[in-house]
Amino acid sequence: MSLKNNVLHILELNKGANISGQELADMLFVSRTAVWKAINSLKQEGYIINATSNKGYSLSFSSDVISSEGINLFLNDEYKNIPITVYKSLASTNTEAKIEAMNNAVHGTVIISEEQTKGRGRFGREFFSPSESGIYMSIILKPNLNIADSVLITTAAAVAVCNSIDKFTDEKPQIKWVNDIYIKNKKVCGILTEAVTDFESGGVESVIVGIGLNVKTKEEEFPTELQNIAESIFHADDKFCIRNQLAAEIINNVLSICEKLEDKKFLEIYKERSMILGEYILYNKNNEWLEGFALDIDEYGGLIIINKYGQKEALHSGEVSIKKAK
Ligand code: BT5
Repeated sequence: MSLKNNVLHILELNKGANISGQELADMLFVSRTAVWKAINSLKQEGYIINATSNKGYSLSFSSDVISSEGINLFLNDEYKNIPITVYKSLASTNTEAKIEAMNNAVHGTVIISEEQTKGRGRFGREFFSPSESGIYMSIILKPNLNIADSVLITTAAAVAVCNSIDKFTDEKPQIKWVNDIYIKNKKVCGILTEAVTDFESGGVESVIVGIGLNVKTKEEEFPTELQNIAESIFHADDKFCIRNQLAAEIINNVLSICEKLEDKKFLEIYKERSMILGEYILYNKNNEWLEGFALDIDEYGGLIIINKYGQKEALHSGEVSIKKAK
């Protein structure tokens, strides 16, 4: 770790408290000038560090720069060693994660960016990912899986993200099958799960779970077409300087839920949080919008519907929306 990262680690650990330049220098066995240089370069990167001549340095509570040191502080002990790479800007964390996965990235590797210039949704759609206002991250999972488990992983990840949001707000996030998280009928998060298959065996080598969460994007910052359908979990008057903590909570929850994928207990929570079960819905099948009734979620995370002929069928991918009352 570089000196700058070590200084940041100590400041994150003591967020809001003052530490003198001499104390930092002693802890890290370097000169006060070296500490001062490290502090200046952190400030240039956007960290809000207050410096008072007789008290020293303190990382402001309002500093909300995503960093691997900041995330690491809040990871469960068993995940402290996972590699986390933070970018200022990337086209797409999922695209980068795919490259890393093919280059033998270990289970749990996280790619996270302050901004995405080509954030991807499903079916070639875009995910709006403006700078410094959300969490855009991909987690590489390398469990023993078959392809059918990919839907189940999206399902599990949706539950993990909802449980994480619960820790920070009183809003009860709901899930719209299969991959969207809503608060007050507006989308706050989308999940894109992609499998990297082994060329020779044809089996799933890794699964990339891409999570895009609007943390503090303001309504007017969303493009016009999203303003009525997208929402952030925090607003201007909320205390929201906690993206590192929130990201860590999501990583903890995704990794631990995916370790117990087989017991499928999260499916019960998924059902409780579902905003479509028990509703008449429109679903897309073979490019046609059809009407049905959302009955249940099956053991693979599929949606069981009753179609217009009164027959049950299971959907394992696709698009649904709640049918508006006429
Ligand atoms: C998704 O697709 O919602 C999955 C989004 C996954 C994004 C993450 S960010 C990290 C990782 N890297 C990536 O490149 N992607 C993943 P889908 O269900 O297809 O929804 C896309 C639709 O959501 C768009 O067509 C818009 O209508 C809407 N949308 C786009 N940006 C949004 C935003 N920031 N908040 C809410 N809704 C949005």
